[in-house]
Parts: sequence; structure tokens; C-alpha cells
Amino acid sequence: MIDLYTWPTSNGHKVHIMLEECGLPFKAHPIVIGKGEQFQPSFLKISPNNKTPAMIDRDGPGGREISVFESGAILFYLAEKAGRFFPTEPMKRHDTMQWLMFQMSTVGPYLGQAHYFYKYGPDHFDRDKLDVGINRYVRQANRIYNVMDLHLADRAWFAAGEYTIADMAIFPWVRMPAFHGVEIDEYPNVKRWRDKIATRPAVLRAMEVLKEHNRFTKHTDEEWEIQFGSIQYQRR
Ligand SMILES: N[C@@H](CCC(=O)N[C@@H](CS)C(=O)NCC(=O)O)C(=O)O
Repeated sequence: MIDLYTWPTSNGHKVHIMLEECGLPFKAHPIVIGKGEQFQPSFLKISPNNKTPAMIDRDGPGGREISVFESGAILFYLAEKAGRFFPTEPMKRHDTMQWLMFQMSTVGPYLGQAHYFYKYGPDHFDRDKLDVGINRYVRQANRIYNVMDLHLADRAWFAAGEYTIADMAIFPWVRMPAFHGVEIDEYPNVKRWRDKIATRPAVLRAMEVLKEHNRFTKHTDEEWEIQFGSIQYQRR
């Protein structure tokens, strides 16, 4: 049995998708990041960077318990465990890995910063304090969509000519382009790819995981302080 400590955000969703696609039994334990549960000592033990998701597999390699943090590492772990969605043929495997790394190093971090400055920032700061960040990260978001759109112009999937963990990692990040100042119709290949994945039964099930916690209201002052203020930056 897999215990997944998670939250219904893009990084959580990619792991929910993989678990559902593989049919691996798991229990989702919510870590309420707006209340600071990511800083609890018990969570930091398995996720020292205080980020969701993190996973404990009671039946890991050799039947031993293992914990894994970082959503890309979790996808890689689950792919090896299930023997699915990460091709074994070397050329395909490296292709898949490079696009998984592209998600982890570029799509997630840059779009995440765009969310901070463009989507959340205006509720908490004067606009003139945000302009530098908005200019940089909304432009980066559009640059990244353009990279993806060109790549998908003559491909159905990101890597290996098949649906892999690279697609699962990128998909949740492009579900809400309005959060990072992107007009999806300007990137028709990304839109076609995204809309096809969105209808997969496993993906639909994955989007239900912890759905009751989904909220699109603005952060309260307390939530802001926890996620983006002094509580986030306390030394522990
Ligand atoms: N690189 C990490 C990023 C994870 C991440 O940023 N998780 C967010 C939710 S999407 C989180 O837990 N934030 C809590 C915090 O920043 O305190 C991964 O891919 O797992």
C-alpha cells in the first residue's frame, strides 16, 4: 500500500494521475499547505524541502519501506515499480527523461513564479511592485508554451512516441493557462495534446483526488504568511 501525502495542485495531480493510470492502490493524506501542515516535523522527515507531494511505499524494493519526495522522483519510482509509462528501450527512455526534467526544471518553477506575480500578487501588493516579476514570468510562461507548441506540432506525445510520465508531469501545469497569463488558443498544439489527456478515464479519476479541498478563492492573510511570508522562511 502506498501512502501519499499530497495536495490537489499541479505537483500532486501528476502523481495522482500516475497512480490511477497504473491502478496502484494508494491512500491520499491531505497536507493542508495553507495551514502550514507542510512544516510539521513528521512531514519534514519524509519531505525535507517542506513541499507536497511525498510518498511512503510500505512495499518498496526488496519488500522494505521507502519514502520518496519530489514529484518527478515519485513518477520515476512508480514507473519502475509498475513497469509502465517509462519505456525500457534506451533511446525512448532518455527521450522521456529529458522531457520529465524539462517539466521539473522549467515548466513547474517558471509557471509557479508566474502564478505568484500575475495571479496571486495583485491581491497582496501594489501593481508597481509586481511589474518586474510579471514581465519576467508571464513572458517566460509564453516562451515555454511556444517551446512546447513547436515540439508538439508533429507529435502526439512529448516523448518516445507514446504516452509517458513526461506527459503526466506536464499536463497538470497547462490546465489553467489563465493563472500564468497565457492564452491557450495561441498554442493550438498544446491545446490539442492537453484536451486529449484531459478525457482519459484515469486522469478524470485523478482530478477527483482530494477535490473537496480545491479552492480558487484568494489567499487569506494567514495563508499568505504561511506560504509566502515569514513562516515559509523560518529556520527549522
Ligand atoms: N519540486 C517540487 C515542488 C513541490 C511544490 O512546490 N509543492 C507545493 C504545492 S504545488 C507545496 O507543497 N508548497 C508548500 C510550501 O511551499 O510551503 C515537486 O515537484 O515535488
